[in-house]
Amino acid sequence: MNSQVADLRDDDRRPPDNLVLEIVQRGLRASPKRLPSWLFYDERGSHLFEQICEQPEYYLTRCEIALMQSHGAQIAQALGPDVRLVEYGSGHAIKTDILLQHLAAPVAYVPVEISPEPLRQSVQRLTARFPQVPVQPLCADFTKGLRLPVSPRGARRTVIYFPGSTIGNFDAAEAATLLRKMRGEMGESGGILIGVDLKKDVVLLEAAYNDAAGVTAEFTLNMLAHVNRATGSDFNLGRFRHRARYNPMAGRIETHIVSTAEQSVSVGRQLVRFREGEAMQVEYSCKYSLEDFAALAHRAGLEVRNVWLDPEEMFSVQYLVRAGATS
Ligand code: AVJ
Repeated sequence: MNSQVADLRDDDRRPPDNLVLEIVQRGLRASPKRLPSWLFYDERGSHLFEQICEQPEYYLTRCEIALMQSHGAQIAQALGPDVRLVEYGSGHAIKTDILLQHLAAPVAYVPVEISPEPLRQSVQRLTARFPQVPVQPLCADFTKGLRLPVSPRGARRTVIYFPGSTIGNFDAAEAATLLRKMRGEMGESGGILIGVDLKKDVVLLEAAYNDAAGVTAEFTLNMLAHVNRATGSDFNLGRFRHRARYNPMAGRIETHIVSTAEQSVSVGRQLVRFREGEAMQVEYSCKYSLEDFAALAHRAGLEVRNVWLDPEEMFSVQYLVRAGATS
């Protein structure tokens, strides 16, 4: 499945439409009903997500960029020279520029991204901006096993970069599994540079997922438009609404699509009934304290070597190495 950018194929984390239908039907037979969050990201969904990142309430992107700008030199120093930088889910790779500006003699940059178009664009942009850094794109799903390309020269270490608090989309068990997979891919002397959103005032957390302009609500409901198109279903978007609430016990924002009426929806040959007020679970965004995240890292055989915070301590960028590593 891994391929060079020259022969990119269609996005294939998105399974073929007949499989999407099966996945959607299975999720809607479950109790409570649920749909996987990758269904957010059709073309319109990806565009809406970029708009979310610009909303005043969505502090995550702003804080992480500010943090990378103010601590970039220190972060690069912690990683050391001759690093091979592998970015998981690189998208448009906006934060990568800051890192590449500061890294000493990086051996290569390997963006791993499932969507071919953003991958192609970021390769073009970064090659022009950093002509001395070889870019070796990989069009693949980072949750699956990766075959990393051979480096143009030996690297001192491989660092996996995973910004954006994307780790928050995975529940505790899945997150530990993903970190353990990264630990294998980075090797003995490797590291993980990861963006982790922090626990904070519930009002701020809930506002970030309920922006006043309604972009997040549009993003959430767009999932139903995507499902309609991919599976020939007939969800009426006017009869559902977005809901995002913080669950303090679980430490996460839970996003649901709520039926505002009693109704039936055709999903392929399956007729799915909704009660008024019935909620489908579509996304988790887990929030961590520094202690929580250190415990998660530990479960994956890793330890936290450095933590960088923005001035308001809203967001963290953390550098993880193998537990007991000395170099
Ligand atoms: C891209 C997964 C980090 O959970 O904050 C933003 C996605 N969903 N607003 C997040 C998202 C609603 C975002 N991540």
